[in-house]
Amino acid sequence: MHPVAISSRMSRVVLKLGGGLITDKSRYRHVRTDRIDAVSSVVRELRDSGQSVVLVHGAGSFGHLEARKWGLADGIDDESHESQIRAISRVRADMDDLNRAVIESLSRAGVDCETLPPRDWAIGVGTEFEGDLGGFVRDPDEPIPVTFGDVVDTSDGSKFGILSGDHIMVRLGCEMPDVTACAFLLGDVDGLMDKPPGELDSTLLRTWSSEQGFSGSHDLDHDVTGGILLKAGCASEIARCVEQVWLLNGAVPRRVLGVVSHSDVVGTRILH
Ligand code: IP8
Repeated sequence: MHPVAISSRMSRVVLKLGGGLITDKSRYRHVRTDRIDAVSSVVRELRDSGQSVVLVHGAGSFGHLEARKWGLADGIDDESHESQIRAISRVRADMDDLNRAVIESLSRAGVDCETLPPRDWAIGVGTEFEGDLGGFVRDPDEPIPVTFGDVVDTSDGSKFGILSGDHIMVRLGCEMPDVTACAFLLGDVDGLMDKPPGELDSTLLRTWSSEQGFSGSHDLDHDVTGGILLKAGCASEIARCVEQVWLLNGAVPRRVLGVVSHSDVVGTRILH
């Protein structure tokens, strides 16, 4: 990975709005506007305090249900190819709709932004995707760049695949200059728990590093890209390059302000 060759002295904050935060993952295309609005007002505060912000959002029930049904993460399947092509159009249109809900919320909060859909600038999946990240490097007074997990073309025989917003986070966190904080905003959980969050005696891990391992549950029903395990692994990769990397409860988004101001924060700080 190579740093994008633009430099400045500002502080940049990269946030991932998890699909489980901004949608109801069990109901097809169900957006949680109140959750997005709460994050938008924090983004406004960050921007007003001179931070350069970059936003990535997940797919939730706007992407994973249909992508799973048609095996889009596994690439082309000769037997269902035509159905897959139609499903790709639907998933992309659904992602555009979810992105519109995010953009409109930011706009209501007085934040200008610009969407950069991965299908337009990325080829390939995983952290090794090809694509120019230069468009994300902006001054705090420029429109905030927003991107999301998407169906993208691949350059091998699979033809297409799902590029997760979590993998985009790794590249943005490690290659943009001046990134001081990266946070993954989760839905309904304060961070990484020592046991699956449903279990009564599960407690929040205040710090975590990949050597500790992990006993989280992987939400196989809804996530084609990997759920909490993917997030923890990606956050750990980012922690090699960025000092403040956190998994936070996105339903309490003001905790992001605590991270940026180095206050005591409820969440999981990812250590390298
Ligand atoms: O929710 C997945 O992105 P993620 C994208 O960031 C699709 O992993 C279209 C399922």
